[in-house]
Amino acid sequence: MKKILTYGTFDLLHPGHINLLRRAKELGDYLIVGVSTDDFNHDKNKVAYHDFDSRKVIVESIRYVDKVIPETNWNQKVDDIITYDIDLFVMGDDWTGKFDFLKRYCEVVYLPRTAGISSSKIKRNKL
Ligand code: C2G
Repeated sequence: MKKILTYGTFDLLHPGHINLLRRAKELGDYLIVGVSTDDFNHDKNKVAYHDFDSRKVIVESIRYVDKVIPETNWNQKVDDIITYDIDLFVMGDDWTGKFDFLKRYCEVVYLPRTAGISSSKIKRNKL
């Protein structure tokens, strides 16, 4: 069974997130998603509309996602890859190169982002 790992805030879920998760799952059999906690979002200088518990239950409901774990810091990826016996690490290509150090532990793939949509754009577009 090919196990895939990715991370993100996944606030105000939109097709860009879904496209990423769908393509990640298509590369293997079991997809684990590390959802950033509210405290870690603070470290990422991100303020999510939905709190962690809400974002967790939303991501867990996505058909491509098999397991959600909390992402609490920048330094847990190697431990997670070992703990969950990960074969492939996937991120959007806005992160290209940033996680190449993980190539010692598993394959690393950066997938093209979906253009024209982001959680911050949704927040900016007042109804
Ligand atoms: N994404 C995408 N297309 C978009 C928006 C996002 O492909 N239009 C992808 C991002 O590249 C990322 C994932 O969806 O792989 C989640 O995006 P965010 O919730 O913005 O996650 P981010 O803040 O990039 O957190 O340790 C890694 C970080 O937690 C990543």
